[in-house]
Amino acid sequence: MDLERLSQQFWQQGYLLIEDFFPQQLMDQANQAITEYFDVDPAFWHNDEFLEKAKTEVIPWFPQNDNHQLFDQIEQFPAFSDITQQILGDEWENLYCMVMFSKAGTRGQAWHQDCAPEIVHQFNLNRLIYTEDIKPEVGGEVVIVPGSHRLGLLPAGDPEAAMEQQLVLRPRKGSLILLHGHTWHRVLPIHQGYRFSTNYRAIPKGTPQDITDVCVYRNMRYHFGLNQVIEERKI
Ligand SMILES: O=C(O)CCC(=O)C(=O)O
Ligand SMILES: [Fe+2]
Repeated sequence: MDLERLSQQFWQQGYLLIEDFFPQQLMDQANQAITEYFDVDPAFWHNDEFLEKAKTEVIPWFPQNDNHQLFDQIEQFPAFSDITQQILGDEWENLYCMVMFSKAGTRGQAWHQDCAPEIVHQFNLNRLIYTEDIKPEVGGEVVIVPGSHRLGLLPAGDPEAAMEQQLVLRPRKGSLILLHGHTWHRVLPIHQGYRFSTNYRAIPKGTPQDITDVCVYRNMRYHFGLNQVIEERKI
């Protein structure tokens, strides 16, 4: 892996998709752990106001809070730390690992920035792992606007309408997507079956640990700590 070239690409585009990053066997193990967990507790965690306004229907699980060793093992996978270090530089920190589950018939996620973009050097890095292929018949593709991490605030507007310059990513089992938290992104609806993604969020030195508490959508800013809308955005 040419880490320097990949890091340059990341900083130009606001994202990277690297296929076959993780061994298939490790992905099988993770997929089995995730399937077992969600069979047990499929209840929606977010409140109704959020689900309605954000047009987001995902159920999160934080496996490291359950002392799940396998997810520590993935976090420590050497190439994973190496690429993160190259992009974020010294003294970057792991934030948390969040597995997201979406059922068939749910809408994915509306356009958003994971954190407010006003302070350019403060952001979260999404390190998204896919333990199964994202297939057109299932849906749940990741859509991004390349380079939008440099464009500031996601414009107010229709939360889900297609945007000019958008790019649809269809990661496969073992793929890694690195995504800057200021990059405009969304997840397409899930048509059948279900969808999992696993996000190891990290931050560069100088970014507060609660950076992802406030997420920017095209119609609002939402505070996940308070579970409430803190700003309505008008078109
Ligand atoms: O599930 C995905 O593929 C992306 C989810 C997302 O927007 C995020 O984790 O910030
Ligand atoms: Fe996101």
